[in-house]
Amino acid sequence: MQRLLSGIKPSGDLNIGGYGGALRQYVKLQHEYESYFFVPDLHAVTVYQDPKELHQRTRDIAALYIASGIDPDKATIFLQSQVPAHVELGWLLETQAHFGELKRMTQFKEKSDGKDTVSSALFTYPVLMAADVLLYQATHVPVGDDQKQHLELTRDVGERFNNRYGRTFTLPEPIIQDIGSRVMGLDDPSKKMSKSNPNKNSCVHMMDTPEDIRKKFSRAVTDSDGQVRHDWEQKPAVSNLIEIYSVFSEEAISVIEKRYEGQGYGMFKKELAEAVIEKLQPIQEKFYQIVNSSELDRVLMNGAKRAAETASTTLHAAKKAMGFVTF
Ligand code: ATP
Ligand code: LTN
Repeated sequence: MQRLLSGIKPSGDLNIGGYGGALRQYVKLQHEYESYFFVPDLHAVTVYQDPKELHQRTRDIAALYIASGIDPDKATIFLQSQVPAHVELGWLLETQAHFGELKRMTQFKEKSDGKDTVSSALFTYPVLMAADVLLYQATHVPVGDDQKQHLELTRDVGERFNNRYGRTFTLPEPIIQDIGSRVMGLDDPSKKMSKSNPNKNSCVHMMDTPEDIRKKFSRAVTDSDGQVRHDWEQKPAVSNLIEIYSVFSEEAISVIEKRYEGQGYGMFKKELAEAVIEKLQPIQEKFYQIVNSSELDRVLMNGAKRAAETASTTLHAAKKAMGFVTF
């Protein structure tokens, strides 16, 4: 069976972008792959996180995995910081990554833009991500479009290591969906819907109330031609809304376009909000049942144990290949 690994950082409240690009895929793919879903908490602290918030958000993401339909008996769910092999392999792989290629990472450029100082961890972060993936010999990694470049780096670093020290790592393929892999802000379709965007109306969170969701979609920017038509070049704001509709209603874009033909945006936006609410409501209910439960602790403890077993085999092989004394 092929192996899948992916994760969502606990760096803010998860929004429907992360659901469209990542979480929704996880739920489907767990049936086709031996799956590892982890919470990359070590990645979150590359920018400052309030300790109490980090603690709660880490539980929140793990609970959301289960609430969205990931079955902990089928997939391994764990926290990155509970499997120390990630950090150790991360260091070893830093010896294979080049300063110049890390400087070219667009996420680093975006996150450091305009800041006086950033942590060195923000700079080397993609190498830790490479370690996350390579440790589990993952064949596939489902991500949103913004992570494509990091996955290419993962492959480059893994291949460099294999060429130098002998075949140790499986080189992974990204799984990026056509629809939903790039959900844009509701206030500005040129910017990714992001947890870190300070504009409250830009982003619908997974835990938003129905009222908030209705309000946010009613305020979402559109354009003046009044046609519900998918065309990223000419109509980016409306195309973004149609894609969100398609993700949440699981209907084809052509079906949605046809339904609202000649009707303007009013009803379209209203029914879009209802489609999102309908999908989120059962997820939210389940989330509140498990987020502070001892059941979640149990899942995470078992998950860490299972993950550590797989990870230690790869780490041992990598250290041995490099010439470290191993027993
Ligand atoms: P931040 O904005 O704080 O850097 P992020 O949302 O980019 O966070 P994660 O939460 O770790 O980072 O992303 C989890 C997954 O969701 C990744 O695979 C990412 O590609 C995907 N994702 C995040 N935002 C979107 C979006 N707007 N559209 C589609 N996929 C997204
Ligand atoms: N870099 C990703 C989060 C992440 C990840 C991973 C995703 C860290 N390690 C391994 C897939 C596989 C992000 O910023 N969204």
